[in-house]
Amino acid sequence: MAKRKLNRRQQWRIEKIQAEKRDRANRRNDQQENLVADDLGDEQHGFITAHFGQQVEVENADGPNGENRKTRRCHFRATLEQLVVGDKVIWQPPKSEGLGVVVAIEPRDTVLKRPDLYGNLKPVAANVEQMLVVFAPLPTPSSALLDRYLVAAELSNIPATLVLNKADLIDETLRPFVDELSDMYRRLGYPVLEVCAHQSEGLAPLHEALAGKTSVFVGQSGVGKSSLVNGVMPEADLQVGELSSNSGLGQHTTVTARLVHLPTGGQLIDSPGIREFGLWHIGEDDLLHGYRELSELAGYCKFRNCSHRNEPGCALITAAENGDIDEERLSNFYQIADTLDEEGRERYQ
Ligand SMILES: Nc1nc2c(ncn2[C@@H]2O[C@H](COP(=O)(O)OP(=O)(O)OP(=O)(O)O)[C@@H](O)[C@H]2O)c(=O)[nH]1
Ligand SMILES: [Mg+2]
Ligand SMILES: [Zn+2]
Repeated sequence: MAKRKLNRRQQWRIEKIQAEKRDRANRRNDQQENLVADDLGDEQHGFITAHFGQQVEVENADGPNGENRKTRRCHFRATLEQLVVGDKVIWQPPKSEGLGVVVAIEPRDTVLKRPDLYGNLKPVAANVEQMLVVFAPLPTPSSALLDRYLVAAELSNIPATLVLNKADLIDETLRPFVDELSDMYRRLGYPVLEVCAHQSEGLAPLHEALAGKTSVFVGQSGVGKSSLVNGVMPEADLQVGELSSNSGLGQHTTVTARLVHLPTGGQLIDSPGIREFGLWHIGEDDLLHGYRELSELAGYCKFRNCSHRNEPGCALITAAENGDIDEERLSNFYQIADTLDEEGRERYQ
């Protein structure tokens, strides 16, 4: 009895302390907002070029040639949904030194999202018109990893192009393997560009693909996304990192997405490499839609509720057996489908 009383009293004290803390924080916020309001200029259009925890970098909307382009670090109103690189916003610049404030987000045309390690869906980039999925002979590419990005692109309605970087490393031994991989995606209608970030002469197809559009580079750590940004735009001067000598994998050099303007009129977003683009948040039907050739066939299965695993008359299995589609893609589909549940998430972590 005595023990419970004590607990209640403790509980009450804890709640009281927490309420006091909340009050103090609210008062501080009010003070800050009042202080900030006097120091801020008029509301104007801008867009997010980088995100750093509690602050973002905002660039003013500028004239046609970008001559008045300036960026400012800003706070953002706590009520806003999560801001992301590429977001168009309304913001107030500071009148003198200091931080501005983002006060509103404009509706997004597209948003690329992926779940974080805790399964929460997080935006990666907004208003992107094109996804460039970068891969390289090193770290060793896998179609299962590439497929994940392509599925995300299909489901977000963002056209995807594959970029095979580090062409200088493709020797006679590697050539058949990378050609086979590239051809598989070309057959599906995805353009595949072969480039070398360190050889500016060979970058013309990439310049062409990027011109006048907002694009995002995605792909495994170490494939050379930041190197490619530097290749097409040396002024960007982004940090690049060696592959680990132990694992041969990238070392997650880029930690935050960043947008740069291209001389050809487009915008390019570099994003941090990830081990694997998680897709646990989607259902198997969505996954199927992310596989363009499988999705086209699914209506022709004998049974309407075909699971495409072992039913007779499954159009997907038949097509794979006849060589009309790549078996590798179908087996990747099964493999990813197995990770779409809670269990998959646990295995991933
Ligand atoms: N040989 C060769 N090496 C390259 C090429 N492009 C990039 N690299 C090297 O690959 C390594 C990784 O390059 P990054 O540009 O940091 O790779 P990233 O994809 O941005 O990696 P994260 O930021 O970790 O996601 C660096 O050592 C680069 O010098 C290329 O075309 N050829
Ligand atoms: Mg990088
Ligand atoms: Zn089927």
